[in-house]
Amino acid sequence: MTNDKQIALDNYFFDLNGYLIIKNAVPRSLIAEVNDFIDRLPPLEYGQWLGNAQRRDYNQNTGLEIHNCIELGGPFETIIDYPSYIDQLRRFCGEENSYIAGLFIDECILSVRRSGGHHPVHSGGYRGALRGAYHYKDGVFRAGQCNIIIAWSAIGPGDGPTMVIPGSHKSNFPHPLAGDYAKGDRMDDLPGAIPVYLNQGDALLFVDGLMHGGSSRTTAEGERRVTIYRYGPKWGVSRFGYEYSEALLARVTPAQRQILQPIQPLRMGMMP
Ligand SMILES: O=C(O)CCC(=O)C(=O)O
Repeated sequence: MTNDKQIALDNYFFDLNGYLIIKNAVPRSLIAEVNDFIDRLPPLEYGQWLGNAQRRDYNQNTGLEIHNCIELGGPFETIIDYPSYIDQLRRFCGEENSYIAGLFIDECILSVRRSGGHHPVHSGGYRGALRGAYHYKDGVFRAGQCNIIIAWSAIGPGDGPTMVIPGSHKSNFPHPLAGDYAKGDRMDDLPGAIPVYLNQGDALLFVDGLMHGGSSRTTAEGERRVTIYRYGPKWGVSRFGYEYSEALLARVTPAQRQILQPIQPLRMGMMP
């Protein structure tokens, strides 16, 4: 297939469903690096820092989640702008063809989930936050936040796959059976929700306004290992206030730095 046809196909299905699956998004060498890193992780309490990254599980059922994980270096930096998805992100949520084109990663998480874990359903077009909203108008995408979930372990039936409700980013009604996020209701049997099975190295790209969550992991052994990077327009801010360190900003490539700090601080005495 020509590149133009592939782009047209991606645009069509992203608009229709709110998500894309990118097969073999990252190579085996990166998969090995990330898994080796996770294997060597020290025990971390909730709130404990690991350099400039911090364990901060979304809730009691999500399992270990390390926020600001780009700060962990190596492969976590490499995937900031991996070629298999970065152009789609620029197109969908990077304000392309505007005076303020560019991306910013406002949240990045390493998530390791064991048996029993899950993430309740949330989002959807109905009364959705502008931050994650989906828009297409005048020939350009203007989505808010788009997420890339990369599977570092294979995620099949029972392994706690992310679930999505295709098309729900445009929904005008609340899902009548969605349950209560705050109560941790599980989305496993939610009508309309489908599991997204991923091989190691595949990625799920979706607009945050899509109804989604993580189904229950029932597999007894092993861990579901994913990273979740949230991209949005370059004028965004960090959701929880994490900052990228000067050391990180200094060592990444210029293109990556543009995504971590797209707008340079302009301080007293500096020239514009
Ligand atoms: O853990 C998952 O599969 C879903 C994660 C999720 O819903 C989120 O981070 O917004």
